[in-house]
Amino acid sequence: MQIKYKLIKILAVAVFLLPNFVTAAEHVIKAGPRAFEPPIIYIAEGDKVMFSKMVSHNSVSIDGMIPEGATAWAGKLGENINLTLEKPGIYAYVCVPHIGFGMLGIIVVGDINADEVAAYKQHAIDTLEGPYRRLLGLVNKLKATK
Ligand SMILES: [Cu+2]
Repeated sequence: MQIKYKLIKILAVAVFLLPNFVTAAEHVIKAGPRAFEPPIIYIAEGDKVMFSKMVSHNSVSIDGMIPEGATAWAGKLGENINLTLEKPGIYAYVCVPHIGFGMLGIIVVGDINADEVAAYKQHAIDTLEGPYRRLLGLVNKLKATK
């Protein structure tokens, strides 16, 4: 009986601590000939994003279209970069040589509500210029997650 009780106690503690041991999820964004696949992903804070098949492509965050205080990134041409995004919010990026084809993407980190989606959309309409306005096509597809 004593051992059984001890075992239950250990199990209870293990279940309580489990979330701390679960490693962050990994998400792969593949570069197709003229588009990122998938172009929009929804992930949790701290998850890892890996760009693959980036031959002749790059991934560069778009100024003003990532959360305030978040770290910008600029992958080199052909570089399969890995990102760990801790700060919640909406991140937009582009493949610079293929912006003319609309090769852009969005990563949503954490939960976003309808107001945040609307504010991001309005910010995109107000600030994006030239070929960067192609991002609006993706922004229009954004969905609130809470
Ligand atoms: Cu490209």
